[in-house]
Amino acid sequence: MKKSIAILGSTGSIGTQSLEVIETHPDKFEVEVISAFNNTRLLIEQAKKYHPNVVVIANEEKYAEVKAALASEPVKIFAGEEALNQVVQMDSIDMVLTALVGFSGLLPTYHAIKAGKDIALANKETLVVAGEIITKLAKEKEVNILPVDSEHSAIFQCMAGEYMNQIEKIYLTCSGGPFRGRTLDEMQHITPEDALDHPNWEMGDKITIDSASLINKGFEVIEAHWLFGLPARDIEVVVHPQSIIHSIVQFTDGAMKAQMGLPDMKLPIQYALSFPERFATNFPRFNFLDFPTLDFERPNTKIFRNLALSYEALEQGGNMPCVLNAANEIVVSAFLEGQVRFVQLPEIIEEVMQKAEIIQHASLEDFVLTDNETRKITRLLIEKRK
Ligand code: MN3
Repeated sequence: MKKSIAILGSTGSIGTQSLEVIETHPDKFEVEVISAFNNTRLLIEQAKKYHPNVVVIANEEKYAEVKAALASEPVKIFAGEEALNQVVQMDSIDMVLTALVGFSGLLPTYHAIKAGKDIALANKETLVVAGEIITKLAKEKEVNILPVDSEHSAIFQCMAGEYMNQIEKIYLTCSGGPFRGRTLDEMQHITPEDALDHPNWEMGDKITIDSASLINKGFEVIEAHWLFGLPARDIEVVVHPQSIIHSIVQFTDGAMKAQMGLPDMKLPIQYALSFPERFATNFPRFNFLDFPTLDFERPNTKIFRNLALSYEALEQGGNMPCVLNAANEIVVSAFLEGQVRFVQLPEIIEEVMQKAEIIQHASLEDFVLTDNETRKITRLLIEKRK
């Protein structure tokens, strides 16, 4: 029996690597659905190569182009973001891999869980925004949420066989990004090009900026909170510039388990797809002699304020992490367009959080409204600063 996979966001960094993983195990997996927002060129190429039964182009204006290019292929083509919410429910899908960017991942993931599909979660924003609703629904539907994020995959791997044992603490490792060790003065003139140059990981633009500003790590704290049920105080971030230890679990007897390896997203992607099995790979292996020292330091939350703001949002709860996420999505694109400076990212996010109306026990509709409203407020604040 092959596992039939829907890949949402198949043209992004995680999406393309997932297809490569699937391609190396044709006896184990098949691609049922692929989707992209805008990248029609690659989506069409993938459709011809991997022969999914369904292709979704989220940007409706590009439907005709995709339809024409795939006219001779036996494939169904749908357009629009709403189509994703429908397609994920198809009987022929066993697992949905969510590699969409940002808030857009929430509703398709929700609908997939509701339809009883296991989730390989690469869209951490889904749990940042609506962790409580999503994890509750997954429990109710007996759906597994398998983390693709390398740190959470590491924790998940460390927990195998430990389900009865209590975790005392989680250490989320963090490379520190390209600006580790800089002073605020030295960060004044960072360009998008500087920030897009991550030392260890090849990723999409949005997550690369998120990693440089450390909000990505803040999101991962929130993600870990929901995935593993630990309070924020028991989730500690430790900077580890080599990115060899992908995270650490500490149990109540003081024992620590770490998952290690060269930084390569294909491993956590494959583990999410193959769990509970491990499939053989030819990925490059770690060599101790190449890394005679592994370093660790405390993150500087005075300079990388976004990490502190993330803990604060988690502490406040309700729709506050949703506010944090929406404000971040807007400031990141404004930064990439040269409208705000790198050091202003946390300033603006913090101002938006202070202005936000907090809703405890927010519903899915509340999150959609909060997301919309926050985007507007953030854009206004950016305009005012010009
Ligand atoms: Mn990560």
